[in-house]
Amino acid sequence: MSTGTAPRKPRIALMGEFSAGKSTLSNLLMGVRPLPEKVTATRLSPVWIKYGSEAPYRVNVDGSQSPVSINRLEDVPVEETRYINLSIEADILEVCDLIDFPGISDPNMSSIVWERMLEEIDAVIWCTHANQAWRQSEAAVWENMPEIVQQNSILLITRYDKLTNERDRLRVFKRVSRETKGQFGGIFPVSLLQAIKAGEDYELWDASGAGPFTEHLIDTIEKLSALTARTDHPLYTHGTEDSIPAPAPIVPRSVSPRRVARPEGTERRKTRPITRIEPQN
Ligand SMILES: Nc1nc2c(ncn2[C@@H]2O[C@H](COP(=O)(O)OP(=O)(O)OP(=O)(O)O)[C@@H](O)[C@H]2O)c(=O)[nH]1
Ligand SMILES: [Mg+2]
Repeated sequence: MSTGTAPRKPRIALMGEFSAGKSTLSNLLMGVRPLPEKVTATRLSPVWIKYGSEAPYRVNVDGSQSPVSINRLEDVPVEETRYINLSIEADILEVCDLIDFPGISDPNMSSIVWERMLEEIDAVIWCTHANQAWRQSEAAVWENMPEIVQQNSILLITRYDKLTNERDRLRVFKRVSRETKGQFGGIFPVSLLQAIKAGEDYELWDASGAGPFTEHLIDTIEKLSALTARTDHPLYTHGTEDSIPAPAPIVPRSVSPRRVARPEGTERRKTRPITRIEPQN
């Protein structure tokens, strides 16, 4: 654990097939729209979004860094770039980092571009298209996710507005719930477009599905924070909760014995400690 600084924030990846709504969701959660939301698949490196006001830059595969222009994120060469670092002063980023991933089976991009970022993450919000929800390609990636990541992740069935009748909505929700049973901490249908349109209207916000989802997200972030406070290593690399150090014990307040300098030339006397100080971690 890092000393002297606040414990690290959970890192939540936005993942899914191309055009599932990952970037739209990142923008919705931040309340600003720095990421391109496109009808066609974007060739964009993973974007690691943190709280702050630093100028954006890219971190290359060789570890070097170079500045990038916020309006031209799509010009960044994806093969050589590990991720783009974007700092934004958005409320949600005070409690977690977001990492916007490219689509998992984008034919224009090698999967290594996002696979090499997995080792950085703690949890995922997985976006799956309502119209073709939970494809084989999605199930195949998710199957390989460590258990601790799965249990702290959320499945969003996006573009729910595209399913126009109640029967279809129920059918998709039931099927996806069945096929992903036990593999997510929560599953929510949502229309991101309606959520964005809702603005300050709480009824519309809830009706879009964003209300129940964000409530669950806040609980998830709280749970994750307790876990990430116990380790500097991303949960992805831990695999299961058993391999994370135990939480710091609650230390009873005790007076620590003051150190008294020994007069020169005298032997150290064996003493019993007066109070035992429990280690912090
Ligand atoms: N109708 C509808 N459209 C949506 C919804 N969510 C996203 N879209 C639209 O879907 C398109 C793709 O959204 P993006 O957020 O760019 O998707 P992405 O997953 O980031 O896509 P890539 O980065 O290219 O993989 C955009 O035109 C969005 O406006 C939704 O809930 N309903
Ligand atoms: Mg995107």
